[in-house]
Amino acid sequence: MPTSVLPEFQQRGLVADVTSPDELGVHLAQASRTVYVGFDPTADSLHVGNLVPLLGLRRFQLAGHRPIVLVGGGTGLIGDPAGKTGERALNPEEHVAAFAERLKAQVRPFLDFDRGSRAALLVDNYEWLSKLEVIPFLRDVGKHFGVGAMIARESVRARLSTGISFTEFAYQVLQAYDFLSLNERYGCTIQMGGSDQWGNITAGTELIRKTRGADAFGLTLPLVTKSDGTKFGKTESGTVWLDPARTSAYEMYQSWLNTTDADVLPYLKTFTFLPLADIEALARRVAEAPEKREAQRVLAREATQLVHGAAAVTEAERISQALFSGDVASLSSRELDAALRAIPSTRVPAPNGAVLVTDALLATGLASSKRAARELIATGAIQVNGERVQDAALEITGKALIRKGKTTYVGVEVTPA
Ligand code: 545
Repeated sequence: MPTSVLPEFQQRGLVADVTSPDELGVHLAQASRTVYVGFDPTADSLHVGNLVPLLGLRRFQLAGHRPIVLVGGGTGLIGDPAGKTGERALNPEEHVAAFAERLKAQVRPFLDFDRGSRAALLVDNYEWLSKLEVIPFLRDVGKHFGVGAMIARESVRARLSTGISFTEFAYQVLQAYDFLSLNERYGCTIQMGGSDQWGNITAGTELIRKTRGADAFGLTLPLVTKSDGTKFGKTESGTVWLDPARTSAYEMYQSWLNTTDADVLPYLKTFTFLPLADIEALARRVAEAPEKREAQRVLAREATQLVHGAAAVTEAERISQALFSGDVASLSSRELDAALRAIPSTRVPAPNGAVLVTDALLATGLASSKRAARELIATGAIQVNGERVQDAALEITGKALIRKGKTTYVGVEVTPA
């Protein structure tokens, strides 16, 4: 028996806006429903911010409903003005098509595609949008859109003074037409998205009501913020991507681990499937013993596991532990590699492929002079790949992890000059 997921969404703080909350609650409690989220192929990978609606779809599926992931192979050729301060450059068609294929592969593991009537679906709007013809489209679809309402939508309104092309202005009609198409094809009655998608989503519910006289619902999720005002989903080294080739499991693990006490509870509610009772127990642990960072560790483990799997989490925990204790000698060469990728690293060119450790300390900025470098070594403050350096004449080849004192790590990569 399907259940209304709405109370759960509300308790987890996952509701920004709903078209008609009471009716949607009833709709979801009555039968198994079909719900969709769209992702435009503007890059070859999703990032942690995109996890929110993706995990939202999984919450719906776990509650007995059918999720649809729509990859915008068509809309990606146009460009959503929502949240953008200026006109986008059109991406080449072959990039959009390649990005779309990457996203399809990336979302698959998050949903169950083998569950009978609740099996998830993966669709690409290029399939129907690329077949539209301009005269029938303007006659049959365009007639339902008043320009006044289109201009009033935040995504357009915000751009009226700075400029918006007809191309981007028309975007909302395409997204509305998608919702109508999924409603006709699969009986999809709910569209979910971040709060920036409200205008595009309501354009769809209105189109369905006008053309089919049927009810359809929109549900937006709050965009994740950080209490210190900096942007969520970014670290010093940039965006936290879901693609392991762009962001390693260890880097993602660290980024979750660095969550502040003020943010960790909302993030546990948003990015994990832990029951609320468990999260509340963790909240008490944060209040009693914040220095233990138990909630952060649970968040890092759970959220990283959803994206990278259990084995990658074990590895990330081992790296984390090794860097903390200084015992990097216990890491496998694979783990050492992952650690090196995640910390600041300097390339040192050397004609014979080897540099003196003193030169490496200078090149990485760990020592300000050769003399200072020798002193650091003499006092036992320097380790290379977990081994204390005894001899200032030691040579480093390939990649190495240098540690100064207890907590400073840098990577060096010796490259043939
Ligand atoms: C297209 C056609 C539809 C329905 C939806 C769309 C996409 C939508 C949009 N969404 C955003 C997006 O970002 C790029 C992700 C891939 C690199 O632009 N018009 O595609 C984001 N979305 C997830 C959330 C969002 C939104 O994918 O909704 O709010 C960010 O969290 O910005 O028929």
